[in-house]
Amino acid sequence: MSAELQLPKGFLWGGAVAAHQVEGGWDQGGKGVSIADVMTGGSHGVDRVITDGVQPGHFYPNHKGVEFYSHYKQDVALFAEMGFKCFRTSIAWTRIFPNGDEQQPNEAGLQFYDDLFDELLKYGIEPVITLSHFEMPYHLVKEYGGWHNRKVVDFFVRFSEVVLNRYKSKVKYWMTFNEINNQRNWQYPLFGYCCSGVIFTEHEKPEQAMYQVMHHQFVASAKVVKLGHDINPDFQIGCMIAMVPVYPFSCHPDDVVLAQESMHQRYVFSDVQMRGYYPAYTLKEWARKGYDIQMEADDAETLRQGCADYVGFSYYMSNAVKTDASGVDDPITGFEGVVKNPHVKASDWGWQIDPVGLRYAMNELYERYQKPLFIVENGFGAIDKPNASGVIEDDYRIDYLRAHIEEMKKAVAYDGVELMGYTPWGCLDCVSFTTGQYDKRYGFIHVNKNDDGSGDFSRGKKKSFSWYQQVIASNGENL
Ligand code: P53
Repeated sequence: MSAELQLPKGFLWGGAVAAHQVEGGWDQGGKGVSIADVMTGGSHGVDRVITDGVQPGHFYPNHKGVEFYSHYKQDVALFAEMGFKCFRTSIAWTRIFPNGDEQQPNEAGLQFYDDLFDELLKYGIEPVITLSHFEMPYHLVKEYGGWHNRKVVDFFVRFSEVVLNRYKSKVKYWMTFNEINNQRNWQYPLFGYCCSGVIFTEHEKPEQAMYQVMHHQFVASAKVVKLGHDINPDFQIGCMIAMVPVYPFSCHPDDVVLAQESMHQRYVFSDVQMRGYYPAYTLKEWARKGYDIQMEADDAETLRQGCADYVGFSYYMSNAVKTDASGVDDPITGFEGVVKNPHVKASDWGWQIDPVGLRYAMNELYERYQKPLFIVENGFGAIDKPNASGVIEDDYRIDYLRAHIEEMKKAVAYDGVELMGYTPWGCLDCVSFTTGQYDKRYGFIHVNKNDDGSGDFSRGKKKSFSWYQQVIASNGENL
């Protein structure tokens, strides 16, 4: 590899998961019921069902996750063996405030994360912590209507203040809301539900309800950023979006503008969190559609004072749109006019594989905000089958990650993008978010638990484990 393609020293190599997808122990240590605890298992093409509370007779995969709650020491030792410099996970709000509206936090929950962070720091691994990753207290959904209710802003700020204070000397890197722009797809219940505990199609004006929720989360995020900087000026607090670049299907100007409009619908989420004010295209859209978004007098000032420090983002795929394909509705983005891109392949779940799109995405984001980026998710969900000697030879995963790392390096070394780190998703096999499957795997570390119910949660190393170990050891030179 040529010297000019080197990544900076101190680059944060690591891996990412979320509390609800790995921890399990859903009713341990005083934890309350979260929205992830009322989502059943599905599969590709079979939607997860959101039930009215935890009901008998259903399978809820997040209740056990992959038992990280009881296995974390073993898992952290494996991360250390791979050479991780950082580890991204989230704090389950329901471990700290089981219902969300209590005055006092639950000490057993706080202690769990103290222990986890101490274990990471013992090996020199920096925790990278998401405050809200698809797991708000179910009680806040039932009693308050989720993030559509302004009161939830205060509950979230209280929760955040407690954990920012408690872990101020252990955690430096934070993010507020995971993939806050997924709820852009308000047509599909799962996406609104995970981001904000709201099923938008149950509202009279679903899109307006989505924008109301978005505003509440912007205010909450800005308050938390400001509070965090007061608690510890060294904190780096990012926003987090799902970056799915939308390409024009052709160079027809109408396709180009359609792609641009589609991107606006997703960019508003990072625009406000990074810049501190609403973009003109959103204000015009509200006026055109007659949307009335409730705001308080000092919200504008709050947003201005709470700009995030960096752009955290996930990158799995790109998309393409075409004007005369109307009626086509993409399950991930919810956009009209989405068509297959004939120039790229797709995973078994239809996610289009596009490494070059990562370089493109990094340039787009960096030029837009001129702030450091952090790739906090990227990866390849696949069904892994052990070979005759029981080893999982996941060359398809290695190929995917290698191709993306190559493009990431070009964005840094040729284009000058400032990049803090790279944490592939699901470094430890975990419960899939969209389908609730165990069999859709991302890990370097295999977890023996399967959709047919078999498995004892034991851990094993896949071929990609030693590959990634060598990638980190060479700071991305040996791919
Ligand atoms: P699973 C859409 C587009 C890009 C990333 O997903 C997405 C989604 C779905 O929200 O989600 C992220 O497990 C999310 C993780 C999730 C991961 O992608 O369905 O932040 O919680 O597990 C992978 O294959």
